Amino acid sequence: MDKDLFARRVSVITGDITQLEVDVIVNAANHSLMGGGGVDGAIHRAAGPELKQACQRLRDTDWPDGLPDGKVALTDGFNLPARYVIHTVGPVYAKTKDKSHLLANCYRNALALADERGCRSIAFPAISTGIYGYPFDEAARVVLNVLDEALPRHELDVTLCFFSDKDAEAFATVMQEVL
Ligand code: AR6
Repeated sequence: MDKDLFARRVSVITGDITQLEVDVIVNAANHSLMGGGGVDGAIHRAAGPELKQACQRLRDTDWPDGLPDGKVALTDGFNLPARYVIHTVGPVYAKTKDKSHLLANCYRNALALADERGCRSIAFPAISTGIYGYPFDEAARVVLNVLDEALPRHELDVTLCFFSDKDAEAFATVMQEVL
């Protein structure tokens, strides 16, 4: 992995993703796109009711059966400082089934869509590692692999936004091991 590229383009922070002044934030949503707990709930509260209406329009048009695992859909950010929200659905962790490709798709597809929309900066929460139970270190390795593959392909600055110092430190530890 290109350590210098990571140092230039990836920031690891602790904070509330709804407050970040970036072009696009990523939402760890569920298939319904109608909001939920965790970061999804926080994003819907901060963006205001127009976000849910925009998500309903996505359901009525592009995703009548809901958004599948690993896919992405874009809305405006409404009351958020971010211009856009990219909604994605991480896999629910299962010990007996490797779903790392689905988690990788969340990150890969969000980066590609943000780039396609002309964004220069994107922030991710730790998708699937809350309510969906994905082990943190395993998820961190998936994220680092996707970034290694994707960073050379676009110009996006990537913020990985963790909700606690403990998570940010755990990620930094995995990053040191891998890079
Ligand atoms: N800013 C940044 N990170 C946050 C914030 C925030 N404001 N709030 C929580 N986190 P989760 P999942 C962290 O459970 O595992 C929802 O109900 C949190 O500490 O939000 O993908 C959806 O509707 C954790 O590290 O997402 C789905 O049903 C990370 O965000 C389900 O949860 C992800 O935790 C998705 O579960």
